[in-house]
Amino acid sequence: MRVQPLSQAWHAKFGSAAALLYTGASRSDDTRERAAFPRGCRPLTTGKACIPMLNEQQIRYFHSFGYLLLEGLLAEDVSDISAAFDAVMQDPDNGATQLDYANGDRLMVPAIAEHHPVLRALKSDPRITSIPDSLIGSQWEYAESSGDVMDCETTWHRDVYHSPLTQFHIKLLMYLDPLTASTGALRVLPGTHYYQDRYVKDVLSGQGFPDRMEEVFGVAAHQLPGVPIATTPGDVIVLNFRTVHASFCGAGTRRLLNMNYREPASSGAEQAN
Ligand SMILES: O=C(O)CCC(=O)C(=O)O
Repeated sequence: MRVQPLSQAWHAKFGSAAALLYTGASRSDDTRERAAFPRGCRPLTTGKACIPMLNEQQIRYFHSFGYLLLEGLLAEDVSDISAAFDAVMQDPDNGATQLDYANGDRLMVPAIAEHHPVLRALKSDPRITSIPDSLIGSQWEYAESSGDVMDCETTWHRDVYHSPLTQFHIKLLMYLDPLTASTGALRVLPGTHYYQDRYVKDVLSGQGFPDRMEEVFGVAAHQLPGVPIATTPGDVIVLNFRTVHASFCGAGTRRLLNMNYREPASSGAEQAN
């Protein structure tokens, strides 16, 4: 089922957004569950098969370019995930926040996974947890989820909220509608997760508003040399939190389920800016 574009009634109901807020990391039963399985291979929920962790090339790709596409990872369950997502987004008690962007609207439900058993189960689903296992290591922390229904573009930015730059943090993006470069697929500027690099500082000098990019670089924001990641529902994009990303040319509403993982906080971490 496809969620209808955000209506005036929804706008009236949820009002203007305050801010994007995550509730922060919450240790959970996930930690205990992980400890029960050997590193590198963990059983499916049926207990019969084994899901390998990311392979060497995938890990190198992610660390080199700051993102990775896992095609079809959740394909077999995507209709259930999509139905659960829609049920939460349409629930009047979902705690949603309405964000009014210059070019459209975004309805966000923080911690969406806690609102539905199908989404909650993803938190300990081996297909999902093998990703932070591979990229962060067994000590990862779950750092919350969110659900978005977007009728807007998001211009180039890196993610920093509630996350010091020095803390390695990954985001799993699951788009529940098919997306291509011309219909709003996520775009990334590969390598921008090396946030201390001069290249990134130059790129970020135009961050924030599409007009600013044009002012700084002389071309429209969507013409910057980003890589569009076309996705089919069931695919999972793994993003380093610092990788600069955006979405342009959206053709109607797109639905996004996010889940975040990070390394445990270390003392004296550099604060994000
Ligand atoms: O517009 C999009 O699809 C990307 C959303 C995004 O940038 C974010 O959640 O940080």
